Amino acid sequence: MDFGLTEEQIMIRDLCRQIGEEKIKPVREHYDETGEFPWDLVKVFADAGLFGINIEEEYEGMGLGIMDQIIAIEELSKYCAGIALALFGTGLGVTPIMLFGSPEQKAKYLPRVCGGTICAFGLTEANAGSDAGGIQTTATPDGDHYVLNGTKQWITNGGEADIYSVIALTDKKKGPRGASAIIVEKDTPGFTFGKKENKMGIRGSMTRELVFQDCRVPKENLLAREGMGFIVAMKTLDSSRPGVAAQALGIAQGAFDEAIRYSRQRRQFGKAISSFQAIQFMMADMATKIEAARALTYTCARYMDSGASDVSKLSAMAKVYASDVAMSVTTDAVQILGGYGYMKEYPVEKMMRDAKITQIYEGTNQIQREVIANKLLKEYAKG
Ligand code: COS
Repeated sequence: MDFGLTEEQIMIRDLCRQIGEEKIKPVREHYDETGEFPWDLVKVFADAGLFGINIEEEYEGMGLGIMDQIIAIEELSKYCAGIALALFGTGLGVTPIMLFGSPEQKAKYLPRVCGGTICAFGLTEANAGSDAGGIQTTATPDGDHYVLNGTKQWITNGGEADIYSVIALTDKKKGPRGASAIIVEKDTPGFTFGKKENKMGIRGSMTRELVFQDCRVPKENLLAREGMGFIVAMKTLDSSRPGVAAQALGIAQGAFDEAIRYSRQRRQFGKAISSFQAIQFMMADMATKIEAARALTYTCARYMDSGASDVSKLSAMAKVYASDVAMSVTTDAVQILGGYGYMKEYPVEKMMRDAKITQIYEGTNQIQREVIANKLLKEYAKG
């Protein structure tokens, strides 16, 4: 379907397709097996300028929109969502700086990100997942510093990133309203990393704990104002959830392409299995779901690029729908490939494992539905 992409968007898509075919496809199995961080691909993404797609030109980015970023994430995730996460996880980590950074903070950090410096976002803790307001990590004010103590869990790009946007309590008594967003750089004394997680999918990405023990960070690293950390986190997630939708969309499209290709070659009962109605109906449903997810994701991205601020509902809708589609399409792709689909020599097995996380991270799909329902009820209460 023609979504009226601009020339620039078509160029980004084609560039990412070329990177996917030439650079990601040959190595995705290796990264899936080893769980190593794909530094060679980070260099490829950086050389192609992909880290700066939606960073303003004055900070050495391309100055393009969310839609352009979505196109890149979707296309790269078709090949390997785990490897693409080095880029997309950086997008999540840098979003608080883009949305809430002072001109000085932006000038200090954004050009580095455009050059390929990895970022991460530190919100989740062992006891604060869906209940993001339940964080316990503290950032106690002490003269012109904050002293951080606590542990963040399951942080994408943890240990590999140089720049972290961390949400911590500057005023414990106030709970979420006492949370603040603070930039922490990797080599800060008192900042170390916990174990590398051994994950089901997206194994080409790194997930680690961030451990803060009397870690002193200058107050100039505060984003927005003290007490605004929860809002920074929510706005960051509103802005990044369409990225999860795009990732899910890419995984679904990648699995669908494999399933079609296989069904045209695989012969049973003397015919290609694509000629059987049982397979054709599965394909029709898979393609319909993918197009619907794409339409919703692109609509959301364009709405955000229009400057709209009330994006929570649409962003949650895109994330929840596209990730549910990714799970169902990859499961059906495995089914179409049958016994081969279950084997690691075909990529759909990996895609099915990769799809699962899109229903869980950046807010479980249950939380997305809660966000959508809350917004709907508020809208209808207004009359
Ligand atoms: N934008 C701006 N402000 C927001 C907001 C948003 N999207 N969502 C909530 N807020 C504000 C509310 O207006 C409220 O402000 P006041 O204190 O001034 O009234 C405050 O934040 C608290 O909001 P709320 O009462 O709705 O918070 P809850 O604790 O009930 O939690 C959910 C809200 C569940 C939506 C939130 O905790 C959430 O998104 N959880 C999932 C977190 C997540 O995605 N984790 C994944 C890991 S991060 S990679």
